[in-house]
Amino acid sequence: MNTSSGTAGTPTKRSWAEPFKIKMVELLKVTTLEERKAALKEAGYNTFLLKSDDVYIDLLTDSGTNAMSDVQWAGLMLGDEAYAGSRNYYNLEDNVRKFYGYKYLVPTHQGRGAEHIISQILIKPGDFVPGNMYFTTTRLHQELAGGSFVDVICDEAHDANNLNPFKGNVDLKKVEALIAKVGAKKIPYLSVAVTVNMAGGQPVSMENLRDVRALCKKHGIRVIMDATRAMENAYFIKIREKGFADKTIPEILLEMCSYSDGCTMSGKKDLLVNIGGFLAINEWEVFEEARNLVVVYEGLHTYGGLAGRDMEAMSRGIVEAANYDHLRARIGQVEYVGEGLAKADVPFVLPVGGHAIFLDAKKFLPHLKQTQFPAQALAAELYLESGIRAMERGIVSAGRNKETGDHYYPALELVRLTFPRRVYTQAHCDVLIESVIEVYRNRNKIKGLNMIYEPKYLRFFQARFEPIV
Ligand code: PM9
Repeated sequence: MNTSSGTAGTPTKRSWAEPFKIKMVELLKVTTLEERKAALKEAGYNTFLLKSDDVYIDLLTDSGTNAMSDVQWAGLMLGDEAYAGSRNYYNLEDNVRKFYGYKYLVPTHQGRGAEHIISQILIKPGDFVPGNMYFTTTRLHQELAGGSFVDVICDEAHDANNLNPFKGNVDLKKVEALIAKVGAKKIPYLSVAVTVNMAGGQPVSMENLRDVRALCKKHGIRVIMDATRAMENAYFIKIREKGFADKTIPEILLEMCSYSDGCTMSGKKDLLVNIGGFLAINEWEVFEEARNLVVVYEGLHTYGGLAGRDMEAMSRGIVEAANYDHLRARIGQVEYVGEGLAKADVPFVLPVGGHAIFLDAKKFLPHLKQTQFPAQALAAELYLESGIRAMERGIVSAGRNKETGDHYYPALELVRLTFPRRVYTQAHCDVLIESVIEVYRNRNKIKGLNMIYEPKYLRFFQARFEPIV
């Protein structure tokens, strides 16, 4: 909702709507409770293993699930599928330079392709990589390269109810302590994610990015940004940080990136496409090495595993993603659901983040122990209730400590209701709010789960469970 002045000088509450209209629709399937029970059992109580045909409203992720615009679809027809030197690569390079400000571009099939390459280039066995909260694929690539991830996010990020508007911020004291302990030579780079997915889509302030840069510069440590949701971070800086209200999103984004040496990017989020990513970097030597590796793992350095048409869609997506009205509607939708759930006292991470509502499963299901996988159980229950698919972001996602083999026990045990961009309407949001409230009313009946199959890597994707009876 927007507040503007009425003609008589009295403030009037004015509604605002999505800055697009719908040209094509995809029909949804409504299932019965019996069908959902069978589907969930077959999926091992893991929402990742459900067939999407059995899902009504799909809030598993905002990754690759966005609706492209007519301009992006038109761009597909301009795909230049030459093996080398596709014009769409150069279009993408132009927009990466213009909006993010980095010098060199290496396209990759998606974000983890870029994470793989930068980790292999910069990390040596025995190194430490500080970051503002782990992200599953990012940490795994750091570990596979021989490094150890060290969490340097501010303490507030681990508290679901702390109202700090920039809960993604790096705690500089934690970085200093790490430098004092292991020495700057053992820290190839600091990884700063904007926004922080696992903390609830929480942003990082410009002030913090500036300070992180200054500290790292002093010690000769690179800063690599995870720019996957940097546009959403820029929006939060504009509306929450003093001094930025009159700046445009592109101006804010350029300043954010200027405090880093490069970025990894999953274009499947901010950039409004279904596939694509890139690594962008300012140092020629790192770029040269990245060009060497990309041809081994992804494809030639001018396509990196993407079709020319995919690069064109992503390039056009950059322009649309940097539009203020788009970001306001996108984040406004998440806020709308937050307002609805708050009225019924449903516990979720505050402040509301950029891409999702994160239900607080510890508060929702206080009768369950963390080893009974409360967030996994809650995601399963929501699916049973209404066919809405969400994602566990708690102990299952956190995985195991590679030294001790024990589970990590994250302070945050969350269920993520993630909003694909430009896909669902306000009416879908109302159904979601009603469904979550219904599950909350019946929360005492929810039992935990046992894990009966655990894959070696990124277990949350394929693990299987059964209900505790
Ligand atoms: N994020 C998400 O649903 C995709 C699947 S979960 C592993 O949130 C960040 C901040 C991400 C991210 C993916 C990646 C990897 C890197 N950084 O999925 O490989 O949120 O394109 O990107 C998911 P790709």
